Amino acid sequence: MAKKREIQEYTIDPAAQQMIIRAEELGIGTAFSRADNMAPCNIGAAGMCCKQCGMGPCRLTKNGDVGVCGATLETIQARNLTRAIAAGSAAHSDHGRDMAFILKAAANGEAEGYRIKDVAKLRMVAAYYDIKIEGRAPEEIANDLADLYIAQFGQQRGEVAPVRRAPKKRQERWKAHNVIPRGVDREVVEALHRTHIGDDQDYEHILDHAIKTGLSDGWAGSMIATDVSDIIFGTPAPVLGQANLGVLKDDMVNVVVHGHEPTLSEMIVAASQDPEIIEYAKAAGAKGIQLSGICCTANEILMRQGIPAAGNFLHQELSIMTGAVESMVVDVQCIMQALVELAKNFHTKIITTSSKVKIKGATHIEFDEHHAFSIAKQILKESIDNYKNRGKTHIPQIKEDLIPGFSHEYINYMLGGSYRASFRPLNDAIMSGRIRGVAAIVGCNNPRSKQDYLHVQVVRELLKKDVLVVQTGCGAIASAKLGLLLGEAGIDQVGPGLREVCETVGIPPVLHMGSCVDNTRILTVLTQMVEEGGLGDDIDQVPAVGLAPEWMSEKALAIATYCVASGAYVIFGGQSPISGMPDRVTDSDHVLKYISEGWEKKFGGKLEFIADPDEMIRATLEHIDKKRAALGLPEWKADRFGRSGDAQMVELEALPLDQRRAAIYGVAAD
Ligand code: CUV
Ligand code: SF4
Repeated sequence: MAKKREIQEYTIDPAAQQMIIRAEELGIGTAFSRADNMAPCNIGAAGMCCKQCGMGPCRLTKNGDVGVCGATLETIQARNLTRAIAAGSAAHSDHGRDMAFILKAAANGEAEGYRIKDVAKLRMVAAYYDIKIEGRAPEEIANDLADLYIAQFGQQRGEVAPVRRAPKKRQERWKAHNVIPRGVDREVVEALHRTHIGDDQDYEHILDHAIKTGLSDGWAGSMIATDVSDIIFGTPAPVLGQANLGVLKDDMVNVVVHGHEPTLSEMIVAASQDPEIIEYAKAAGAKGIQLSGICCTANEILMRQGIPAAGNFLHQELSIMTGAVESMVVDVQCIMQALVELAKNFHTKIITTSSKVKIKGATHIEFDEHHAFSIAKQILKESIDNYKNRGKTHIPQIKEDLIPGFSHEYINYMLGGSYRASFRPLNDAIMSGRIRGVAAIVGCNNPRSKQDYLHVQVVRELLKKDVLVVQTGCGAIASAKLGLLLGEAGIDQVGPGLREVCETVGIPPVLHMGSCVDNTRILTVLTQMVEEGGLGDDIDQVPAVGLAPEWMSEKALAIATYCVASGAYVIFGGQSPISGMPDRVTDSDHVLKYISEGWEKKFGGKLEFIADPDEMIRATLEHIDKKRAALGLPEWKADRFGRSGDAQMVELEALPLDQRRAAIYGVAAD
């Protein structure tokens, strides 16, 4: 039976609440109501169903059950999980591949509108691979780097090149367990092969290949995507941005870009500033064009151009519900098919642009990097033409400011300044206990849990305990919408030690590091922290935890896997896809145990599914403290720090004038 939730149970975001109420008034379904109506299958949800062949599907519901082929629950769960990780790795990496091809085209002057924007980053990245830099034009270097990067995908033997950027100890550990990816495509294909009927049927052996597949994402596919995006569009640095549905404008043509790639959206940004297009919009009676983004396409242009984010994953339908969106331009990943039916209730055009993604009923304008600027202009013109069809609008007047753009390069710079950029101050702050540890809180929204609630709850509580938070993806947008990505906002709710550091360096306590592929920036930060010294000689010794409280995508599982393989403790919220049934805990324990204790023995990192936010927070802090102790660092104490200037000012201001004088000048009050 469908169970409808109260509005507060759907989301904590007031803008989203307004739009869900509007959907109910109009009798239009959204992911929120569909989640109520679609009861999940208990057997599938727990990973106890196998449909890998035509003798099945086999559902293992009783102790000792095996499939028609004899496959055990452990095998089935390991195969299901590994296939999900392979799909997630494929998605990220295919994006990385396309970026590498764009780099190649840009280097050879074949990509209209693209150029090598960040030469410093190009040289830095090329140097990792001993590509000759001196005396060469950026295009020549970029051409070599593009060739090297394109080759990572189809490489058959050896090691993918970016793994050499990991700490030495880490590389040795990977080598010892034979999990260094040979080539991205090869590992994904082998994951599919090994999980086919009648292949690999030792669950530990299957899951170790999931590690190798995940590594091909984190230390190749996604890392390549981030590198090339920075080289072509610029390495992010802090900018002022805004987030939530209130960024849509009543008197402008609203174009929402949604999906994951920066290639077309960056071009749409450029085209929207073209005088011809602005004139065209004005002729249509609009004041201009308001661009905004959803999901990681939003993050990409938010942190490089300050283009506002209309919201995260669950805002894709809600933005259309405003009636103010002329077009939603989508590329790849996390795009709901429901958009097309939903848009029929309004005037919004859904425009698909990727050769890989078409949706029945949508308008398809295929993107081609050789004519990107012209295509972007065409898309904008069609959107402007649609402005006259707009009916009544309903834009929630809710938005928040934020400062995104904390690339690892910028974090490095801001800590030390341009002459002595380094991670030393961060390491020192952790070693002294001002910062207790670091938490990366990332990943999606999921309509089965209250939108943004888990993200924000975990962020807030960890900040109070002096944990520095870095975010990407939809998690970052969740915090942005609630005003947590600004220095001033919420600094008084941050633990005293962390607050001192934030005030001294001038950073917000939550750092927005970008899109989902930019989780590789976190790998780079962790590596540089290790190399800086004082926090051990490998990533698994750093007091750091990764969390994805509201995950839903296979890509999230791929990220989890490469973080575990890199040495991190990773906590996922919500439903565990391998939980088994309560009466089967002894059996399903094997896989759950293996990805936790088993992987920890081998790789120093572990993956656990914890639904309760309080327990998530407790486990995070416990892990951080355990790592601190192992490094011989002082135990974290709540009241050891916090006598920084700003904190004292607040106290002083509360005193009557004479006492304040006395406190400042040390003279007795008269
Ligand atoms: Ni990947 S984080 S819903 S968009 S994968 Fe999509 Fe970035 Fe999750 Fe959000
Ligand atoms: Fe059933 Fe085995 Fe086929 Fe899976 S592979 S569906 S368990 S027979």
